[in-house]
Amino acid sequence: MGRIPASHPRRESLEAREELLRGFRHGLVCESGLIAQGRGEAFDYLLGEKTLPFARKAAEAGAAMLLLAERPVISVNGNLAALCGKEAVGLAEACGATIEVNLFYRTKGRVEAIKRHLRRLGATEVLGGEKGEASIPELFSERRRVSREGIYKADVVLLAMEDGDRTRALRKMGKKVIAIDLNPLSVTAREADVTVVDNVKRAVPMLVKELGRFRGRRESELARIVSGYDNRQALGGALKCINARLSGLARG
Ligand code: PTJ
Repeated sequence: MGRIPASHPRRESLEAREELLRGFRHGLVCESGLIAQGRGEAFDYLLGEKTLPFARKAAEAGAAMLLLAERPVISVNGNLAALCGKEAVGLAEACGATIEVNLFYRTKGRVEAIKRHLRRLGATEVLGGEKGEASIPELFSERRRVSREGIYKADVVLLAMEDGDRTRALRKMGKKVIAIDLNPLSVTAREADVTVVDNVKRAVPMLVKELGRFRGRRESELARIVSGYDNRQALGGALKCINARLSGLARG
């Protein structure tokens, strides 16, 4: 594929597509991952392709939750690995989280390719696909298979760009879920404790920044940030923003 001119009005979006295509060619991303990006792009477009206040608030709550966690896990799928693998490794480092590869379209080859990719980007340990995995109850997709030392024992799981059944099942297990999803209507977005409605390309670095800002704060202060956060309100904010933007555009 040819180089994208720096002045191209949709350069960032085209570059993300190229990252996903590269990830697809290297066996990280599945075919459906390319389609999922299209849905994300549509919502990003409606939201004005920038980080909005409700996403900032969610990132604050998410960062506080990660710092309060005893066993935080960053769950990585093909799209996250391809779009911001390096930033996801940085995020895990910034909050002492374990990284685990967890896939919907799981093959041994993809799990291993993503683990190799993350190690090349600096991850020291990446879980996923070991023998003797545990199973998430009431979940029937390949995502039910999780590492005993990772997601199974986690108290907080951060995940991005996935369908909602696992979020619901993880919450039923008593875990807190932080989701990154551009679609405020998705089951994941509605089921998670904290949903960052923003592009992962912006959301993951924002979470790292918030972790840096909150480091050293008292637990009681972090707990106040978490308890003061309302995910329904954040999702409502995203929908209102889409509504206002479209109404404004329609008025010309
Ligand atoms: O790697 P695997 O095998 O685990 O499969 C991953 C995919 C993405 C194929 C799988 O999880 C899937 O099918 O997901 P869905 O149901 O298409 O959901 C993806 C969600 O992520 C949608 O709500 C999209 O709006 C959202 N999304 C897509 N791209 C982005 C995004 N959210 C944030 N940033 C993005 N770049």
